[in-house]
Amino acid sequence: MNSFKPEFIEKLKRAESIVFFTGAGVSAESGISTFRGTDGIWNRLKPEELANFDAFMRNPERVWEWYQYRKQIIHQSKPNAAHIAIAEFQNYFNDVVVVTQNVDNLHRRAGSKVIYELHGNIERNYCIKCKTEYNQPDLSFPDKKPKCKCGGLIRPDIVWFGEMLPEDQFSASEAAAQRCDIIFVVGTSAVVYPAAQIPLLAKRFGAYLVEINLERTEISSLADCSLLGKAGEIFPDILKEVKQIRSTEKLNRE
Ligand code: BV8
Ligand code: ZN
Repeated sequence: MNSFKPEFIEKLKRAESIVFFTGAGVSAESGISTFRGTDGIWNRLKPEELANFDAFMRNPERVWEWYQYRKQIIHQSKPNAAHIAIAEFQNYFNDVVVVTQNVDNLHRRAGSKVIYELHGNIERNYCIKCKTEYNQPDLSFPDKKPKCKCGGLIRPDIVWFGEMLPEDQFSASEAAAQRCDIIFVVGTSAVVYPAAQIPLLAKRFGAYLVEINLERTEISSLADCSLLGKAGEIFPDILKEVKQIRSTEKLNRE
């Protein structure tokens, strides 16, 4: 059982608005590789080879196959204790927002309701030419080329390097960051921009920044509270503290 410093417990007592800013590390205990850790995807593949538009136009079959392979892994995995505890926060606070860089849909599957996806979602695809959506799970193409009926290429609805983030998701995330009392920065190396601006914005607007990671990161120097360890082990303990606070409040009211 993790113990937390009194200042953090005090913040939990007073907080109304919570943001969870998550990266690949929150899904690691679901068996999904991170990008830059020891088993990181980018150690084996270079992002420029696969996660960008030119790479896709050069070899759509290869990039498409890579995403179908990752989607298969995601379908075989399930939300872990961190996703589930994060979703449960909704029962104890009125304003809970998940801002995720992940494309794996696990926060939604865990029951989180307000989720902003800064880098898209692997379950969604669309035609580059006519924008028709192709979100059915088992898409297959005879010659492996992801082709729309209009002849255009179908691509994953994922933000690649060099591409803009979805404006509506990003501005809603900025608004949540500006109003939150606590921002949990979970399982992210915080090196990818502009997503990594969100925790900085929250901090600038007075939020208490709690970092949960296996190691120190680019954002650790800004953290008010750094919890080193696995998100799937730390979050259930934070949730226990929240439940304790709420039951004491209830007793005091009676
Ligand atoms: C844009 C989709 C311009 C693909 C992704 C130089 C300086 C600054 C910026 C740049 C630069 N050169 C280029 C840029 C811009 C670039 C960028 O930021 N590059 C970085 C790498 C330097 N950004 C972009 O290109 C963005 N677009 O800038 O457009 C523009 C502007 C205007 C108009 C037109 C264009 C687009 C960025 C989005 C790229 N897409 N993914 C795919 O998924 O296939 S990025 C990729 O990184 C993923 O989305 C991922 O979510 C994201 C961040 O990675 P993390 O989630 O943090 O994962 P990582 O593995 O790094 O870290 C995991 C952490 O978890 C570790 O710290 C580990 O310790 C921890 N952990 C592990 N296990 C656990 C754990 N923690 C807790 N518990 C555990 N169990
Ligand atoms: Zn089309």
